[in-house]
Amino acid sequence: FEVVEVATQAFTDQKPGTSGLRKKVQVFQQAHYLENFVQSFLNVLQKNDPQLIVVGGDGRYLNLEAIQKIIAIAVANDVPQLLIARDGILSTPAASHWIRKYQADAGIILSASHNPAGEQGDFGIKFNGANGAPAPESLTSEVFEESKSLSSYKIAKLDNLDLTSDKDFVLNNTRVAIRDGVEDYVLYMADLFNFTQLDQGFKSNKISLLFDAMNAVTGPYAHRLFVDALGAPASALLNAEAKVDFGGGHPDPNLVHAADLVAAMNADDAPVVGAASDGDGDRNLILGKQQFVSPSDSLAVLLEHHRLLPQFEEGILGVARSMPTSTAVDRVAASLGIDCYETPTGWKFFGNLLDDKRIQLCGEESFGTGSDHVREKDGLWAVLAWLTIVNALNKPVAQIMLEHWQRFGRSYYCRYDFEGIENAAADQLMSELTAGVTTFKDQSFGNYIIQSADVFEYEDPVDGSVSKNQGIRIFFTDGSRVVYRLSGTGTQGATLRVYLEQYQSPEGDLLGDAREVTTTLAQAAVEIAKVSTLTGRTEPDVIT
Ligand code: VG1
Ligand code: CO
Repeated sequence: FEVVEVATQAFTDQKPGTSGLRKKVQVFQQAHYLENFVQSFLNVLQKNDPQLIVVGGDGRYLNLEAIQKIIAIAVANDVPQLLIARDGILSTPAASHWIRKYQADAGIILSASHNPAGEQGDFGIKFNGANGAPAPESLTSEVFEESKSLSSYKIAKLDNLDLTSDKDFVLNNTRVAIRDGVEDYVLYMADLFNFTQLDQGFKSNKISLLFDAMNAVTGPYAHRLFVDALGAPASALLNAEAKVDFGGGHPDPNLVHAADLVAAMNADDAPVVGAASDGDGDRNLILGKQQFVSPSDSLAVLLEHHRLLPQFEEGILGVARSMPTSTAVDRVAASLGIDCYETPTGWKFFGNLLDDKRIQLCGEESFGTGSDHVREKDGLWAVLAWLTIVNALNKPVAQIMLEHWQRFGRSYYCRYDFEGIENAAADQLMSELTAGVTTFKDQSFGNYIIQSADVFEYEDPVDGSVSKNQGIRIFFTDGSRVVYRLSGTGTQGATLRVYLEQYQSPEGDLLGDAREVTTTLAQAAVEIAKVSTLTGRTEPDVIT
């Protein structure tokens, strides 16, 4: 085969967001679009003489096509070794594990996570570093700069490789290994958890499970993990086949999009644990019978019971949460006397803290939970962690939650998303809020009086890098908090996220409905930000 250098025009819009470059499929189908971005990454990476790159994706439309192109570009650039997931199927946490296990220099993950897939849907590409974590901002900015001035890329004129079975190819100076991307991950989970105990738990009906893979990447993983390895019945899985269009659904594991699972968990014959994961397998939703566990609470409960997890039998060094995540975990950390870090939104900010052994557990309100076993959030790990805790405590999830709140109090929590806002309106809203932070103090909205407000800024304690403008925080005199930020993962217009948190001490009503309890705070929040005046919106599109 021939290797050619193709002259190309640089694109100006390849700036990665919270989690990689995400665009409509049609954008990625433009001639040279994907090639340019991959070449830009390799140009930046080549300074470190990379030996091995891991490639895989969430199985969505364009996944296989993109992988074939990446192989051809890597071969043309003389990357010595590629490890490619069989059938292109590699969840985000499994990719992180592969990078670490095989000491790869980088990973390329094809995914737009929970965004809808298919020809009219979204596609995405994300780079991870040698530690298995999403590339830090310094690296993604360098790739973006490179992409803006790129004038050519190299590509090998290859026939498509057969990715359907484990095989090895030698193509010029590149060795390509096609391997099952599920097996290693399942084996790793067997190392981290006590499968014998979980298996017994299933057999004795102490635990039972309904897991919704939402037609996305965790389907094949869930089969091997829950059914083959842990002996759960096949009926424990819903939508467990990975489809290119995710079955036309929106694989975002929350109360709105996982409606089938929620209905099943509200039924009288509901299993002990209900769970779901997203498009690329890094998010998780945890439910008990008639009990929703908010992601912020999930993190707090995992910390409360961390010693039941084999990984943390000997204790835990520290934890972290993203800034908009509720402060539930902070209270548990304080009771344990361990550090709790507050980072900007996005898993990349946990990487340094994990590497530096400052933390071993972390999470985000957006259904993300993980530990130091990989450098991505990990949906199935979180499900196994919950199963382990429920099995050990032998109590319904609802009781575990109640006992947690009786001890630590409860952060009633809701997030309002206003989607598809005009960019200009969203920018104006954020800049008015930013200007407002200095004047908000002592103003009252309904029963809420503002105590302080700021624009969140983060200085990484490990490398000293500073990330500015990471959202606006407003604190009220009664201990409630509102956070505003614009999404960095959308592909159409802007999405305004309004995060609401209202604390209830153990003496008060702990069993309220989070939406109802936060309604008046939500009214104050939209009033403060002048949401309806500036965006014309009166109601959010999604409440989670
Ligand atoms: C969202 C979430 C954020 C998460 C990110 C990637 O980002 O809020 O917490 O890390 O998605 O998750 P944003 O910028 O839209 O708020 V995933 O599962 O899409 O890789
Ligand atoms: Co995801």
